[in-house]
Amino acid sequence: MKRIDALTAVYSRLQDRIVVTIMGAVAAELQSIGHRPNFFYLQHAMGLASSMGLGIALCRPDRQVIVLDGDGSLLMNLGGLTTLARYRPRNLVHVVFDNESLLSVGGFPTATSTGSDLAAIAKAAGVPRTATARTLDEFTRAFDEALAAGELTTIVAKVEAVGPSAFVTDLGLLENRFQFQRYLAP
Ligand SMILES: Cc1ncc(C[n+]2csc(CCOP(=O)(O)OP(=O)(O)O)c2C)c(N)n1
Repeated sequence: MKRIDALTAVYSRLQDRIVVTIMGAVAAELQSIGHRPNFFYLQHAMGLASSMGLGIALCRPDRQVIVLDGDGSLLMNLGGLTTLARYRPRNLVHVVFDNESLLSVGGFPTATSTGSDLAAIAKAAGVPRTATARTLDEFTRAFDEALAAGELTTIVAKVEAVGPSAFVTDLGLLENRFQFQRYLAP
């Protein structure tokens, strides 16, 4: 499965939900499908997308929050899973695109390439719903089930280590920040 295909498959479900992504390839891929004011691309703060998503989910229990994470980023901050599990927001779906590499900085292999299982780690941390998806069908089904479940869910989507040819987009960091802040303001 390619991440861009997975994003395209669920894009319609992202349109009216709050979306926080990590930096790099996934941010550029989502923007290539279509940027929206409810999408925030967390630059630089590697590993903290789920923590930012948690904060938003707790502040806005009336909205569903989708976090689009990466294996390398999650591995930088495994404690984020225990904090997610501790607060257990019912309105957060945590997707980890696991390409077994740090694709955005050259493709160095991560620990998932040698067998570390992020869904099992999330489950052991106390995340109530976890799933691993290896095909587009499995991913879309797991994603829709997570949205319908209304329970904190981590979905590990095993994807190929391929991404866009360039990661720089015409959306500035500050522009994204202010636009997103205005979107979130009551
Ligand atoms: C603290 C920190 N260390 C390193 C980086 C550089 N960096 C940016 S993206 C990235 C790789 C992210 O890997 P992953 O989450 O697996 O996503 P992928 O690029 O594979 O889509 C790295 C190491 C950073 N931004 N911040």
